[in-house]
Amino acid sequence: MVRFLTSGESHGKSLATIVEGFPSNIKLRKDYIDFHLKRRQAGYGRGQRMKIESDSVEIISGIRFGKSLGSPICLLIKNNDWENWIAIMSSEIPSSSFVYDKISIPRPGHADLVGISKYNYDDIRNSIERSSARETASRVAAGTVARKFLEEFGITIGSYVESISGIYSKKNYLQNLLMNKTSRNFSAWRIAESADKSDVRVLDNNQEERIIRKIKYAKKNGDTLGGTFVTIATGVPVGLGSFMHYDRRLDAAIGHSIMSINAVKGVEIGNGFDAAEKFGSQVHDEIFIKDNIFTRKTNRSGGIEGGVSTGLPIIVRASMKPISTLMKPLQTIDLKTMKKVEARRERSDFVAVPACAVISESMLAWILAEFFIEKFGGDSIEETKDNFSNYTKKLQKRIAKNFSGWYKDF
Ligand code: EPS
Repeated sequence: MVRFLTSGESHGKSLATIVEGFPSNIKLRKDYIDFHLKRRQAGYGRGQRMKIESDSVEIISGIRFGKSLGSPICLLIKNNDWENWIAIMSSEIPSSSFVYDKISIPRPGHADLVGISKYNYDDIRNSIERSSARETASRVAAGTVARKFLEEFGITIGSYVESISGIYSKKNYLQNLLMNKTSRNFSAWRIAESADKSDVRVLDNNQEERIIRKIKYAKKNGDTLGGTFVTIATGVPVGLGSFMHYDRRLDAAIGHSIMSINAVKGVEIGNGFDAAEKFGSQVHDEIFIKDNIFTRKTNRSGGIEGGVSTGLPIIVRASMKPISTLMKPLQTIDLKTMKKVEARRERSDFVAVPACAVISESMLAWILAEFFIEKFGGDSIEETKDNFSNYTKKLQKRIAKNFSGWYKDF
């Protein structure tokens, strides 16, 4: 079973991640994980915390001489900010002289109120700590192990920000992807590299300028912004996922994993919601044969049909709501007085859509690796590779054999 667990509070000592179920002999280096952690920290509109942190992993176990051992991989990410929170976040019972104001004013849209309601906390600080998007650094660490594994099979993952606060590019990149208008050697990682050149991870300079102007405006007004982003995987083989049970559908698992990212409110695969307004003939992808391989003229399905990967790029679009900590706060209730008050102001990001897209790459990598290992198995990467090449080499032949009518011409 492939799984990962994360542990750690936003202002605690560190974040711990345990990744389990990957085969041995995957080449994995600290630098590679740190590179992706750094990508998550970037983006115009982040708050002061990202100036304090410089995320990097300490590999505790599971890797020896640059290769996975097949044992659980434990990765630690230090919170530099912890130095400023040692007393407040202590695991020990505080001394009687310790003075600390518990937080009693919940922010609308945050986990503050549901957290204290559900866990019977007497301090909103307890809700804030674990619900914070700080935990997503751990997800990127785990997702990067998955990404490295997938790269051994030519699968790459990338993302770009499609819009922030409704500001889109005039060029419709998503449409190009859905119409399968990409070059033959198109790789999702190349898209990520282009996006990483932009401060807001968009693919269009003009759009970037307009977005930065809007972020400055929001900042000045004590407000926050959300946006949409597209995550892509290329090189995915036919046959990941299944229609045999609801929880084995690849699209369902992707939906779940992307939706689990803090502040994500909507996920689409392929042409998603847009398909509901079209004729069937405008939605489905015609099948044809190219270089002796089945493919589709378009990729409006986003690379998944019947819960199973088609071999075309996986295309996921998602929306992130604006961050709920506002410097111009909304109205709420102070739980101490039960009176109307303004919500608490606290350090936060103004925009985190670029980071969210990077996290989404990790979540997509994770799900694909999970389904890949489920299908191809293997205790070592060499064994997984043998199983994979046996399947892919014989796939087309098996189809031909089963449908003898056109077998000879094929
Ligand atoms: C984050 C760390 C947090 C926030 C942000 C993401 O740091 P702090 O709360 O100390 O400022 O910058 O989290 C949120 C916006 C949130 O609502 O939880 C990070 O490492 O990405």
